[in-house]
Amino acid sequence: PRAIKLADYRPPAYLVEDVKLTFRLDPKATRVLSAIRFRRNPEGDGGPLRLDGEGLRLIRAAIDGAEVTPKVLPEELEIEAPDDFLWECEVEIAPEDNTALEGLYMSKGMYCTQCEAQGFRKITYYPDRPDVMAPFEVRVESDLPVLLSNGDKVETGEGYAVWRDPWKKPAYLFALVAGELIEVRDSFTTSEGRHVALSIWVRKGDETRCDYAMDSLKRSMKWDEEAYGRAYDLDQFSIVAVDDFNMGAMENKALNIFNARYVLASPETATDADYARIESIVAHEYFHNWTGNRITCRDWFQLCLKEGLTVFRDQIFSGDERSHAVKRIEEVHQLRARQFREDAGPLAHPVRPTSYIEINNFYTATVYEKGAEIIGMLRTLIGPEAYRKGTDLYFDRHDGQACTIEDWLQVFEDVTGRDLSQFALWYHQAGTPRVTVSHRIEAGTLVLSFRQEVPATPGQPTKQPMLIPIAVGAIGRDGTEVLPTQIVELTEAEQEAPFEIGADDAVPSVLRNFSAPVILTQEMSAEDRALLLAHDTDPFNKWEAGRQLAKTALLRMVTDGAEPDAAYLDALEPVLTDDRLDPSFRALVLGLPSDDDMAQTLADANSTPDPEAIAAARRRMSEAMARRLEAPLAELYDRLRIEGPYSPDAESAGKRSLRNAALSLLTKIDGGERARTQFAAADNMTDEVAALSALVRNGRGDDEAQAFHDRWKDDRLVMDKWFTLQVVNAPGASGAAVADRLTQHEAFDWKNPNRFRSVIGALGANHAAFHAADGSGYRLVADWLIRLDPLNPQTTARMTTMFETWTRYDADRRALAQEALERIAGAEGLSRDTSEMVTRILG
Ligand code: B3K
Ligand code: ZN
Repeated sequence: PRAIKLADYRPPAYLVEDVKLTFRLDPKATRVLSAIRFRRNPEGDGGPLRLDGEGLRLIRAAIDGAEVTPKVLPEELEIEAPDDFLWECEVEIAPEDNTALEGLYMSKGMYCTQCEAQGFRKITYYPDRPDVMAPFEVRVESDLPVLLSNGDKVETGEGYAVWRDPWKKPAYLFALVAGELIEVRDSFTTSEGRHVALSIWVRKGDETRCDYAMDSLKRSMKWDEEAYGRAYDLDQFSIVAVDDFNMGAMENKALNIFNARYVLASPETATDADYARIESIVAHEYFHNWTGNRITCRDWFQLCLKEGLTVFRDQIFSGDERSHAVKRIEEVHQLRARQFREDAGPLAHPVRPTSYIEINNFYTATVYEKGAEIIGMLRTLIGPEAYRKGTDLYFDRHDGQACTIEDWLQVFEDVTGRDLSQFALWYHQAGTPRVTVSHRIEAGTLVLSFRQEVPATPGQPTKQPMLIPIAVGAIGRDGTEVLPTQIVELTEAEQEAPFEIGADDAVPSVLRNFSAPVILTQEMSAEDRALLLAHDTDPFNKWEAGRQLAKTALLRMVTDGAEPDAAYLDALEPVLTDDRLDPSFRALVLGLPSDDDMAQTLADANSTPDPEAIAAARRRMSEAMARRLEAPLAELYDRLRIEGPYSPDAESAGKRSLRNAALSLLTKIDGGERARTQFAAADNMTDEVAALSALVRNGRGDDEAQAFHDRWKDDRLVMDKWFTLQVVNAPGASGAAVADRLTQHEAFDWKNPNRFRSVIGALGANHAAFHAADGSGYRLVADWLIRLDPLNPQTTARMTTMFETWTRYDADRRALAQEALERIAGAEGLSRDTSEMVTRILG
């Protein structure tokens, strides 16, 4: 398959004025009739009409009413056409046979669509590219009671409904839903006085689980008006929950379609983490209405234009609704676990890539999360007021257009007069920059010396220095802040920054709030780290200080067989018992770096990680924490019990997270007594799952796992948790055997992406199990990916990233991983999606 290159971008030969579609729905033979008005693009380079189309049976086609016979190729159709004409076409498709879940497909009797990035071409012939935008009118014909498409409903009658979306949009935002759905209704009045009907559409029985998503939607609508001056622009907004879905959710204009797990929540069935994710995904998809839909991407290389920005928007929204400090720590945690990992391996690519084979493979942590970090750095550099002026200008200047990263940066250059060309390297250079800092204090002046280096990545052997905003401060020996937060702008490979602190001794606090997505190296004594853990005013760096202490201690345990570091354990107690600190922050301080994080840290230091040794060290460290902190943990566990009904608010969730972090440690030394009691008495899923996970982790959860199964066997979303927690928490290398056994369970419906991920994907989250020395983890995953690929290439390709770190490990493991990857690569008829991924991973 051919690589698509950014450099080859050409404007479309034809533009679309208007689209009319009619769907005659049938599981095996849906007819799609299109009437599309085309006009030659003056900026195009001429040539015939070329329309994308895949897996379509062409019934008839006409130009200006006269039948035509276009040249039909496997992925497109071609015909000579006039400059301005009406294209009419009828095709047949079979939604029931669509197991790839892209285009029009069926999920439990309901019709739904997923068109981003290139699914519309599986529905009808069309210029399926984001820079072709048009208003759509859609008529849906079916006996099913609920018939939905984008925009506002303009007509309805026996067996049909007509929807009109007046806003120009690219085809990837098209959506259609039909089925027996229950509507949960609410409304919102915009700042512009528009009354908007809000609906969440779900399967019968799920209508009691929509309150939180609806509430999140209304809060998002209000927030976007206040934070960005953006109001909703139609009379109807709908969210539909679908069981079979390749990813999280999709921002189709006025008709967002969601993976059911990111909509449905009740205290008994959803955890605090589920509630938080629902809030942020509902917000994310809603925010796309302006950043993605009203202003879209010129081509798919510009994906970060909508995704990085929209992730940044949902992050700030969640921070405003909850706690910025806790949210930031969680974001960085996730960034390091997913994006730094990607950026350090064979799949590293720039935030704006320049080449791809299958675009679905570029919906990555780099595009999304590093893309969001870039927006955050931009705001740090120019300040919040200039940032808001810039986004106002962006919406004014580009509404209704398909744009590029250059357009985005230009508005900020225009409002600030600043040259952002060095900053733009963040979009073009892959790899996580390394920043090394050292310091000296001379006559009351703190001098920070920085060095930066961007590592080579596939296709980019050499790099230029970047513009990196580093937030710094300093804490005096007595614990008071001697330097409040300042921003240093690194622009050179080496650079010094002096600060008057009026003291002769202080500990610098560098990269506060994680002001840039870099790997920071700073020689620091355990004593100085403990000082920051106790006294830093920056919550991120306070947490980070504890994190670095834990990492150093764990590394010594893994490499030198050291005992758990008593100084680290001592330093935890005052934080744990400081009731002025947010409980959710304290819970984060108790968390240890993950096995995968430790493996990457070892690899970065040119040492070969041993997964079993890492897991054993973490286990020993947790046990030591439990013993050293038993009294305060037990006290907190008793005191933080919440009386009264469950509420998902951030404060209650914070208490539960600290209490359950305490439970997890205490279960190491109390024989599982507290966890068993909590499991039996739990009235909410957060406490139930926490108790069961703690038991399973310690090999004591068999009876409870069975009880959980019997209680929840009819609830698909809760059963996903049941599968996952057994795999993720399986002790030692037993995880692969556990996963293998679970794939034989009658409820393992492997064609459902959520269920597939709940077992096979979960194995990737159990480091010691996936990297088991006998290769059983690699083999199991490869077997299942080979099986899924012919049905669902997108989900398969995405899950190959479990292997992206394979070169970190010893020669035996590398040989086993390579064998598994080569087996996937050699599978007959392997999809373009999976083939691109394994080729890149094999390197
Ligand atoms: N834009 C969609 C992702 C589509 C993925 C296509 N493979 C969801 C989101 O980012 O909001
Ligand atoms: Zn998005």
